[in-house]
Amino acid sequence: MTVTDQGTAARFADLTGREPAGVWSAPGRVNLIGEHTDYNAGFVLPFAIDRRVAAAAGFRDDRVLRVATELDGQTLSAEASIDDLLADGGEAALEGWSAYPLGVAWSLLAVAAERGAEFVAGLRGIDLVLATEVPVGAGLSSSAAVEASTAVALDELWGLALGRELLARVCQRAENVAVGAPTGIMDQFASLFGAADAAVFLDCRSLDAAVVPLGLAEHGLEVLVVDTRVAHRHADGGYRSRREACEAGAAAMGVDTLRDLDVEDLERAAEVLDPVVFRRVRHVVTENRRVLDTVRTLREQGAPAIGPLLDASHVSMRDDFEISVPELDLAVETAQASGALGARMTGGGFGGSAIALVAADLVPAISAAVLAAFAEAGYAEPKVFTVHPADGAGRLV
Ligand code: GAF
Repeated sequence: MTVTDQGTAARFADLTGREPAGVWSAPGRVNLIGEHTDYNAGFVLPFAIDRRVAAAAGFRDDRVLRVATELDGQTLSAEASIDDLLADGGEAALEGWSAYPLGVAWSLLAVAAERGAEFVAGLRGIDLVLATEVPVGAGLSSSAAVEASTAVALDELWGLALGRELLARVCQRAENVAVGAPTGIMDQFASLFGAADAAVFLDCRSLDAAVVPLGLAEHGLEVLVVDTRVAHRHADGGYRSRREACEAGAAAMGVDTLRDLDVEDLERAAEVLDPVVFRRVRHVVTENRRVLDTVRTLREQGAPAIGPLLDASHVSMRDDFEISVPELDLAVETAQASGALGARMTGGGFGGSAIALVAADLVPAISAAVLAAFAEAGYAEPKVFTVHPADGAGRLV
């Protein structure tokens, strides 16, 4: 299934026997810099990419929400009633892939319920058919794209008009509570606030966001993604333990969040914290600084000058935060050695993708070098492709 308005609308018609009321879509994201800083109330600089999830949606005659998608050639579907989702603990029964769209419905309904019983009694059921061109498990936030496309569709059909910032929070709550992944708000924000040719500079404490033009084409640059195809999850394991280490570090330093520390505090942190927690803290504190430096460099000198900051970010994630894997390191090192201006892993880590900032005419050579290096190392063949900063979630038709 393709993420076109016609393709997704036709699939909706096949599955429901009706035309959809509309088709909405939302993009995946690449994070340019600022990793594991969002849940520490810090800074991030992601951009929405030109790979999207489309959501065709239309009312039903009952109070059921039914979601469907295709995965590996199979149609998956799931449903929940509005009333079950409104009940206490209504999210508990949601599981598998459908916890993302139905979790967003649950999270939206909790906000809608604040408008009173009469308002929610008037809400009608909805059929929602999703189609994705964001690779799943590649660290490009296919989950946030599902959440944001669902959120904008339901928000409009139910006449909620919540506004983008609240929709981002609604999506994050779905991911944290219904899915059970303790993530920050970066991915949902990028998917909802993205803008063509620009990155989204977000202060995760205030949620103040600014669009920072990247001018990639103007500088003859491309962002190359290397999807290592090493699958990752955020609900458990390393992501959760990194978050816990950050919280422990903040508590031991006597601050609410690591955002309250600056590089000048690292000397004291080295004395107070155990060595592992110290390195986790040092990553976050220096990464916040690198995000600010990247935004300043973009504004003052342009994208060609940010390469060293990307490289430094990768070293910090590899050595201090310890969230890289050999495949990501190989992608980064090969891109750098083949002429990339800068490269780093992107997203939560433990797999997923690396990005490289490269001159457009070097894309074929760098791609070939990465493929050859993976083959030589005996790793699975990665997917190597360019992405372009794109607009955030919206209505297609
Ligand atoms: C994942 C999470 F979903 C984000 O909130 C963020 O923490 C990121 O990992 C790491 O920067 O994408």
